[in-house]
Amino acid sequence: MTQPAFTPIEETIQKTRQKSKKPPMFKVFLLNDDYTTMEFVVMILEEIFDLPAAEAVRIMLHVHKNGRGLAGVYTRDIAETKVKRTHDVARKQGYPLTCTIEKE
Ligand code: TYC
Repeated sequence: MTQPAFTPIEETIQKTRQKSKKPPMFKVFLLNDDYTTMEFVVMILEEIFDLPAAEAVRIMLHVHKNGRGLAGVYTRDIAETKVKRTHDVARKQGYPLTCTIEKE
C-alpha cells in the first residue's frame, strides 16, 4: 500500500498558497518628448490605458513637466500589449511617443 503524498490538510494549505500567490507586476511609464501633441497623449491614456479624461489630462501634464509619469501597473503580458499598441498608434501618426516598462 502506498501512502498519499499529502494529507487533506496539507493539500488545503498548498491550494490556499497557490491561490494567494500574486503575479509579478510591471509599471508602464510614459516619457515626454517635444513633438507628440498633448491631445494625442490624452487620447492614448483614455483609449489604451482606460483612464477617465481628468486623470488622463493630469498624467499628461505631469509627464510634460517632469519628463515621465506612471500610466498604469499590469501583469507582464498586459503591460507589453499596452506599450506595443501605444507605439504602433503613435508611429502611424508620426509621433515619437515612448513608453517604458519597469518591474515593481
Ligand atoms: N511635451 C509635449 C508637448 O509639449 C506633450 C507631451 C506630453 C508629449 C506627454 C509626450 O508623454 C508625453 N506637445
